[in-house]
Amino acid sequence: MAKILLIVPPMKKSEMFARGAEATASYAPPLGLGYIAAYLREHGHNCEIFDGVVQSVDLQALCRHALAFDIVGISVGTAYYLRAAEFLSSLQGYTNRPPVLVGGVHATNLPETLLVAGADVAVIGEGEYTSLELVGALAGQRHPFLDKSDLTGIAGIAFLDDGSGEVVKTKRRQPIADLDVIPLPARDLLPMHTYGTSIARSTATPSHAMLASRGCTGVCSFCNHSMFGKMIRRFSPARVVEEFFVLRDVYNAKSVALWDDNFIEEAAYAQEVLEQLIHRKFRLPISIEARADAVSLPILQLFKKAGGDYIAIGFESGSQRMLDSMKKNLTLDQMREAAALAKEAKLKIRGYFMMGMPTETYEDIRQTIRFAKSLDIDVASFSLMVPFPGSRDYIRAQKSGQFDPDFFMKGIVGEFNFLKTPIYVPEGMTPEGLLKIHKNAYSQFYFRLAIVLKKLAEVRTAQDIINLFKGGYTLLMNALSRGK
Ligand code: B12
Repeated sequence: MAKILLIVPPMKKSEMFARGAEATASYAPPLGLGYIAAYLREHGHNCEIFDGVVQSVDLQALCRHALAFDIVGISVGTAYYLRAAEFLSSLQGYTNRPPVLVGGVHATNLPETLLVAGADVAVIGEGEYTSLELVGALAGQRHPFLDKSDLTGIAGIAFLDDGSGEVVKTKRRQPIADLDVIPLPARDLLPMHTYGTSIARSTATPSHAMLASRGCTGVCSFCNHSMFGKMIRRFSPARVVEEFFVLRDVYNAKSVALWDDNFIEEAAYAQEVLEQLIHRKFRLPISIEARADAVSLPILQLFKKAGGDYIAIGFESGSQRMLDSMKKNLTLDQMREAAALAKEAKLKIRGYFMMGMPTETYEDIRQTIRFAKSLDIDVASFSLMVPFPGSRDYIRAQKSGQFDPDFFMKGIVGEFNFLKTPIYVPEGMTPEGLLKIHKNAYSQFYFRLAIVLKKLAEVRTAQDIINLFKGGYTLLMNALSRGK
């Protein structure tokens, strides 16, 4: 039995979210680490999870704590890269330290950046099977006497060859065919009371997150498809329903957010899950994310009956040219139809919109703002496009000559964090111009009589008034500060 420490690198909430949004933005538990811990535990290992976003600790204290384990694993999304590198560099100062694995979406797309920062092995893709094999190969070994000779037979990893210093990549790991072999995420190892308390997504808190599937059939240019691929794999309906009840009955969830990219993609599957929730009287508000082409009235009505209150739809743009350019494979009419159907099913709608895409013009963005206002939606989220490694836009942005990946890597936390300074500015725009129109999008969408009245009509309790005030304050502060 090995002792394994799984870590989300220490990072402040203020570094994660757009300026002013820390109070209302929603931070969810690191479910990826939860699945890995559960799988390793089922195979006899002992795991601990440290989430550096919600559990604060001094970096050196975390390093000293790590020395007591056989293996250390770090989860690295691109937004965490600099903080992960800092932790890796601090660990190098300790001799007789355990082997360090890195996994997650950044480790999958740019493993070399973490290997040169001091990680021993980068896990590429899904981590459950690979981490179990790595624990078998590495547990009991310590630095500086690490023997990597057994690693070449393990699929889905990258490491530095000790002689040449070159990156060695082993053969691809096949996706896990039957997701039900993975136990429910080990939420008992996570500080669950710290999650799901944000009012941005649900007023019924704690709102806990879960996943019913992995993968997305979409090929959008801003999205990274390297982790779970384009084929959707699903947990069985019975297993998904079980997780809903665990969230409600063990973790006191007052609402549940399904993080799946497109939960209703296969109507028959969604129907089975929703019918079981209705039959077993789950009765908590649920939110889902969906592509506009997956939406149909019967499934939305069933979702509403099962407790569904929110649907988030990626509308992205009000310019058909931009939708085509980002390979959304949807028309503006399909978007309008999806919004109308969701309203007909009496659901609240959160609309996602993107701006600052390659080849986009200010006129395209103005069309997006007009489009957002023309839809009967309740919440609009406008994001400045960030070309993430693993997305087609990462390549498109580099080709345009307007984007320097090294600058991006050095500046992805702190003042360059996403909405504070645009990471990528399309040809023909300026950073100031882009920030200004982004700010305008929020003001134009929210400071309308119809929206203000809609929000006021939703007020039921004192908490609703506080939430409304907090949301309004964030918007106002953003409107006043950004783009100056
Ligand atoms: C939920 C979610 C969020 C939530 C919470 C994130 C959280 N706490 O995990 C919120 C809303 C906060 C969020 C915010 C953002 N997100 Co987000 N989010 C997701 C989403 C939909 C699900 C994450 C998840 O739980 N996945 C399921 C688990 C099982 O997968 P996983 O975490 O990747 O873990 C597996 C492997 O990666 C690996 N693994 C992971 N860690 C480790 C560690 C070790 C040691 C090992 C061995 C293996 C391993 O094994 C796991 C199990 O197989 C993903 C898309 C997706 N479907 O994954 C996007 C995604 C992670 N987000 C993304 C982005 C871009 C963002 C934002 C930057 C958006 C923005 N511009 O503001 C912000 C970043 C905020 C920040 N600073 O971190 C991108 C990341 C791209 C990148 N290169 O980093 C993704 C991949 C979406 C996409 N397809 O493009 N996000």
